[in-house]
Amino acid sequence: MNTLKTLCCGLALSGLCPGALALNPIVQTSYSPDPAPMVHNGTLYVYAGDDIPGYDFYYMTKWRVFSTTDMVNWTNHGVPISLESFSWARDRGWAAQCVERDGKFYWYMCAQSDKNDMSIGVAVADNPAGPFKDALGKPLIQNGSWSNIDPTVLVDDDGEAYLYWGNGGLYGVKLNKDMISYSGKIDTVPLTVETFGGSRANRRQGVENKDMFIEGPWLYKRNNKYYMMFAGMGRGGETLSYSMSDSPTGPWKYQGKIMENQKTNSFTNHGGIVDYKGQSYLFYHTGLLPGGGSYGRASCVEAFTFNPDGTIPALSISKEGPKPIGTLNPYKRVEGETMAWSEKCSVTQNDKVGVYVNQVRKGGYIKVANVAFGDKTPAFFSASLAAGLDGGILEIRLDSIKGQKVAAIELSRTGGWDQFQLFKAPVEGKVTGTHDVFLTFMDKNISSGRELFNLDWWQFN
Ligand code: FUB
Repeated sequence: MNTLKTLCCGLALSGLCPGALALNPIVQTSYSPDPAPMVHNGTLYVYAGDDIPGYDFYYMTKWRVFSTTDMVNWTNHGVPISLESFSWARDRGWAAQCVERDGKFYWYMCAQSDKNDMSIGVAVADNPAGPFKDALGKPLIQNGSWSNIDPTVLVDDDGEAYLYWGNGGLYGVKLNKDMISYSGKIDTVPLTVETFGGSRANRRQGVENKDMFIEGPWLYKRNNKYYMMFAGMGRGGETLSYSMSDSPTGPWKYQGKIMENQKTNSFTNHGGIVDYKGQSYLFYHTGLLPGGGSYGRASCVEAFTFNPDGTIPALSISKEGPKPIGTLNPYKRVEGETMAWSEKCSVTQNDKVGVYVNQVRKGGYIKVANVAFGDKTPAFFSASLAAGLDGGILEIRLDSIKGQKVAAIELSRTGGWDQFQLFKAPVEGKVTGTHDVFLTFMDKNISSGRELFNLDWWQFN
């Protein structure tokens, strides 16, 4: 990624956020389908795809990473890998999952390959947010089938690792310790009414299905029980359904639907389950960002509690999402791209600056939730900003876009859109306790519909 790239075409979000509560979808600056959560070193990461605004199919070319430590503020780590990184990939980069083993991060993805099929590849990195590179220079699974999509991987407590994937059929194989090769033959998992609620093949043969394994498997373990969540068949679109087993290789027993008949505005659903700081979370996607739909899907999350017998309750989509489980420290540098909600701005990246906020427009804002100021008012607010044109005003307000104004920075041209300079402003009034902070974007005297400035990071001192 050596040229400045715009990562989002400016989703028009006005009207989506009914107030301070909406936190789903978790990212508003781009689409983020097929969320795959992973916890590492106290941080929850989400690996997602990148539906392209205006496209009429799943022709994605990038994957993105987001992270949180409090379940409400999400840091955008940009695009650590794209289709271009895989020499064998030709088109449509689909669902992916990243897992850690022995300090390395393995990101299993799928794409249309040079053999005109769907193939599964694996990228590797030393850090959860990359940079990643193709670990093999060729697919890990390639056999001419269009069913080779949606890889999911579990490294079990005994060190054995299992890879499953599939659309229409469910396939599995044991990975070797190197995580980039496998042993033994690829298993085809039986899809019956008892194991997965049913299958397309069943339906063709006139067998009455309770459900149907379609795609999007997610392998998860809890209390020595193995769970295979998958996209099943609901009325008008995909459900999230699941089966359970006492072993990572089955036999599986169909359990039911976790999420069905929801108004997601998307035919597909795809998700992952993760435990983080003592709470279980279900990630899924909807087409509910304005302009979204079946080809414009965005990651969402709900907190849930397993039933006492280990089964999963039925869950509904929500705008509110989970409650915060931590606060944000404003006295440490906060990346501009750490957001609970945003409007009229985007996120981009380049080699010089890394990831930063761009396409800042008048009337927009970034909300950062649950910011803990403590009992002493800070003296200064500082921010790293750049403006290729005449700049604008960054106003900091508390608890709402029109709330108490605590600082303002007015900036002019800095010499370029990536010529960042440090700006400081005194803090006005009393700023103590815990608040939602709104970084609001205003133009100066001349009414400007253009981009105002770019934001790399901010901090109170
Ligand atoms: O995002 C492209 C495809 O749509 C995924 O691979 C499927 O699981 C479905 O979500």
